[in-house]
Amino acid sequence: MKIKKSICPYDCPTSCGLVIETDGKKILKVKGDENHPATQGLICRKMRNYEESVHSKDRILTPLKRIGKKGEGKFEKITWEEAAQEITDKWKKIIKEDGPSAILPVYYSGVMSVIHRNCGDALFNKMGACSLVKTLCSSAKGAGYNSVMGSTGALDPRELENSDYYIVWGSNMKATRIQALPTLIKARKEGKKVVLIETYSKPMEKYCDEVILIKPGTDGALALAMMNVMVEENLQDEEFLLEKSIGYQEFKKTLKQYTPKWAEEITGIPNDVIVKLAREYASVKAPAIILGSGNSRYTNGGMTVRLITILSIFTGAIKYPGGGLCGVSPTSLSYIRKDIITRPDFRTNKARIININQVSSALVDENQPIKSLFVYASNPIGSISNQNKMIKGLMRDDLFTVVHERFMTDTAKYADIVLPATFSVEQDDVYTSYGYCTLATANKVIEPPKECKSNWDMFRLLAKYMGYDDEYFKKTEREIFDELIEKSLEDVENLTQEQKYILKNGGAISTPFENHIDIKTKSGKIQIINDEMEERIPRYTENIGQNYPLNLVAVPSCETLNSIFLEKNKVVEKRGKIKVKINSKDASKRDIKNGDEVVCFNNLGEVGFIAEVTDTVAQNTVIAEGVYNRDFAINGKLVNALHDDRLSDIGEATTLNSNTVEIKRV
Ligand SMILES: Nc1nc2c(c(=O)[nH]1)N[C@H]1C(S)=C(S)[C@@H](COP(=O)(O)OP(=O)(O)OC[C@H]3O[C@@H](n4cnc5c(=O)[nH]c(N)nc54)[C@H](O)[C@@H]3O)O[C@H]1N2
Ligand SMILES: Nc1nc2c(c(=O)[nH]1)N[C@H]1C(S)=C(S)[C@@H](COP(=O)(O)OP(=O)(O)OC[C@H]3O[C@@H](n4cnc5c(=O)[nH]c(N)nc54)[C@H](O)[C@@H]3O)O[C@H]1N2
Ligand code: SF4
Ligand SMILES: [Mo]
Repeated sequence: MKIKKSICPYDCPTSCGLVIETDGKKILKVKGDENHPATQGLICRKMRNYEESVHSKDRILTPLKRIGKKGEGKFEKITWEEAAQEITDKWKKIIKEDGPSAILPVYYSGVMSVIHRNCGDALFNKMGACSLVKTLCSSAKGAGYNSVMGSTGALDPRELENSDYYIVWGSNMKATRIQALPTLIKARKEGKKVVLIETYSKPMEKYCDEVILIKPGTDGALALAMMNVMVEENLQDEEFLLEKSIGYQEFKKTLKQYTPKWAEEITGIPNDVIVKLAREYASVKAPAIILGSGNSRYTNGGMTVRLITILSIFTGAIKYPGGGLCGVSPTSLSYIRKDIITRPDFRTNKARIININQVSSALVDENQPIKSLFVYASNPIGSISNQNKMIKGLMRDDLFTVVHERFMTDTAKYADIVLPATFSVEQDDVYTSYGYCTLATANKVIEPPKECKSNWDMFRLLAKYMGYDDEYFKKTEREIFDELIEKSLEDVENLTQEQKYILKNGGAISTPFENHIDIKTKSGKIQIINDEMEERIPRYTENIGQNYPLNLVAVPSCETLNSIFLEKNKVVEKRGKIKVKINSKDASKRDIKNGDEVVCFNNLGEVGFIAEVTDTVAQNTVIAEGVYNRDFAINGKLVNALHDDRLSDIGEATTLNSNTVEIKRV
């Protein structure tokens, strides 16, 4: 029996440290690492029993070739040599006949570690294939924040212990940030207040003193009205704003029109609640706003985040420990040289660019047909908008699809060839974190089973069959790991020799917290007004969805993480068929009762659900929690059959939550 350390590879802000018990062949038990600076021993329920996922009987263990119809899920075993030969023969033919931009690689967040997430880029750059714009998650949030603050570092959740007031703004922390929950619990015991602003309050209600339900996509109006109250009552930090920002005076003049009464109409929040919130927020020194990504996934998402970011500096909170915004990437310093893995220098053509949110449209585009799709670390059928179009595209006879996966996902069922992937504990890698100032590396704990190959080893093999003889493709996983760490840390000055030693050998370190008033914009000032933006003065812009009465909002589930953990049969069986949550007033108008089978529909499709009636949902809103696989669908469709693939105002991001639907009882 041995104890080894590893890092959680999933798309989660914490990048937890794991302590793993192993007999050398299998992992037996997984616990949170008490010595990991962010985890401090607390991992989420999803990762407990990780051994059940790693050693699941449902794992794909050999390459497979389709023998049934696309989507049917019938395959026969083949060898890696046969698979690599067939894939690369096809690619060579496509490159010759249609050009390399008929080949589309699609990957996203299945594995977040540096080498395995990014290494496909090198092969596809070399081939000249399509280049994917990877904005399926929260890039509108990043773009909104950056337009105001540049690369200024935001709060690390560990700094929240110093805050004196908290707004949990559209973040289901119970699912997505549990390591920060103990801080909220302790703060409340000390008499500090926690306010929740949500479209769906149930998971977080009990951790908060006040719940404010808001109409989806209208948070920008709330932020403006709060600032209106502040300037009316002179509660802003005028001296700080004049000294540290650009455009304050001009912006201030526009605030007059954004009264709490005006915002009440838009947000559904009573104007006295807005006034009270603004006064409370301005009365403390170091309030923190913990911002999720939900409210950025709208056509006005970037603007919403711009306005909330301005609110976060409006009272000068960032001058004090614990004051400011948390939930946007805290680390402005990039310690790791990703280009060593992605190799942009391998590309010799001008890439055809496809946004990941619009892959379904690309697959049915007859003018520039995609002839081969290569999916890894992603499950587009469950995660990308417009499922009906996606399936239509995947069914095309002239599309050659390869999926590298650990399990037979809904997407893998449409592949011509399926390749078996590894788990994080079966590989070496470097782990950055997008929620905390930490950096880590982990060594392989066990060998991969049977024929499973890591992303790195698979792409090396495909490169060999393509005939590429660059040194890069000849490196073993360990060699590229050593090169990445060595070259990345060479010039880094603010880490100690001991920290560098830890990273070279496997382990986690805490990198320094950011100096939040060191404003890292071109001008060195906070850009309340930003002349480089199409909308130079932030204002309220409306979300644009379809013309249906109910906003359809996606929220993360505590049990699963997008498609990750859908392999936990006991968990998903207990969860049952796909559900939609609806407010009791909206339900009774439509004669819908708890447990009824319902259909949600809009211009894109119809999706069956089981209704859950609850007053923890804002009015005129329906909530779809978690990603399911189609075994648990009611009419074969998942919620993203109702999602349009329009992009956000800035950041080219998903507008997952901008969609509207009507709902009826079956
Ligand atoms: N358990 C679990 N953990 C996860 C994930 C998961 O699926 N499950 N997902 C992972 C991923 S991929 C990500 S990106 C991260 C972060 O995942 P995110 O999806 O950013 O989740 P949250 O930050 O919790 O924010 C979602 C919350 O925003 C709310 N919301 C939606 N629209 C609005 C609005 O207009 N206004 C307001 N005020 N609130 C709104 C929703 O009700 C929901 O509670 O979490 C990661 N961690
Ligand atoms: N309806 C709905 N849609 C959503 C969301 C939602 O909440 N609801 N959330 C959105 C968000 S925030 C995000 S980030 C995206 C995520 O969307 P995706 O990136 O597509 O993530 P997943 O659906 O989790 O699919 C990841 C797949 O990668 C596989 N995988 C894991 N590790 C490896 C590996 O090492 N190699 C390979 N080859 N495969 C691996 C897993 O088995 C899993 O099937 O979805 C978005 N779409
Ligand atoms: S999913 Fe997130 S909270 Fe859970 S173990 Fe992984 S990093 Fe930690
Ligand atoms: Mo995400």
